[in-house]
Amino acid sequence: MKIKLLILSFLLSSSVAIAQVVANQVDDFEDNTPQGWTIGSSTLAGILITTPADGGPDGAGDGYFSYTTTGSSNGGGSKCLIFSRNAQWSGDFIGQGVVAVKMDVRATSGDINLRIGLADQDSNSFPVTQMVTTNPVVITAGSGWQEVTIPIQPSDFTVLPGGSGLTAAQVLASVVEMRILSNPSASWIGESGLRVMDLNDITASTTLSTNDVVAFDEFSISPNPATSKLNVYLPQNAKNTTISVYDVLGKKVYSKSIDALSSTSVDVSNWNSGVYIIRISSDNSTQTKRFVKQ
Ligand SMILES: [Ca+2]
Repeated sequence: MKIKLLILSFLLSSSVAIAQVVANQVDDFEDNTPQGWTIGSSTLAGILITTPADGGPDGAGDGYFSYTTTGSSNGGGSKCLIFSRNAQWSGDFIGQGVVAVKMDVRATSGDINLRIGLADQDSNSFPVTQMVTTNPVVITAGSGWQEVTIPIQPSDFTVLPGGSGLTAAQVLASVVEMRILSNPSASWIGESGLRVMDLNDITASTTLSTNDVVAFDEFSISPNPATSKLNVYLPQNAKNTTISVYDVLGKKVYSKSIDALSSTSVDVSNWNSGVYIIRISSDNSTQTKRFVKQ
């Protein structure tokens, strides 16, 4: 009898323990599934969402998540918006000490105004209080993979009108739905128009980016437009720096790792004329600039 009771109490306690967000969990898409991320139309989700096995920020063997909108102004798959109602992105973010969502993002068609949306829900599974991060992170189309930190503390959110009146802190402690969306305005819905949103390593982070505490000077380039040589001047505190250059289609055309240098130059004399994007990544920052090859 005692053993039966023990087993019963074990079963009860394990069924009561609710799976929820865990500090520093990562959706890395290495299993080539969307890992619970989907769109409003389940039929179109299987068509518009893909999970390529290669081509993430680490190149070959780095799987990632890719969503291509239909480009229509309305209807299924027209909005640049994905959501998760999986247990993994629900529950008590504050209790887990999660203060930011970090991820790798790439926009290959149209700029992305990235925001995180969170909502709790009522007993009929409808979102009740909805909120989105107030400041979008702008990902320029064709700028390659960017490492992004979106702070998600209560003061980072705009609580949308028409809800049940929970505060941002209350929603953060009882999340049922999380959204990743693009909209220049603070909205629960993504914007329409053709977008390709690539994502990797969506992380429930307990720290803000080093960027937020360490000042990082901008790098500079000259001349712009460049004809034969593009000079690159690096910030003082850059360490383990990689210079990458992408063409307008997002194809990497140049990459070089440098250390302990304050300036370097790139020979562009044989490159096609046009617009390029140069990206400087170091231990504590990633920055991009556009330049023109004449
Ligand atoms: Ca990956």
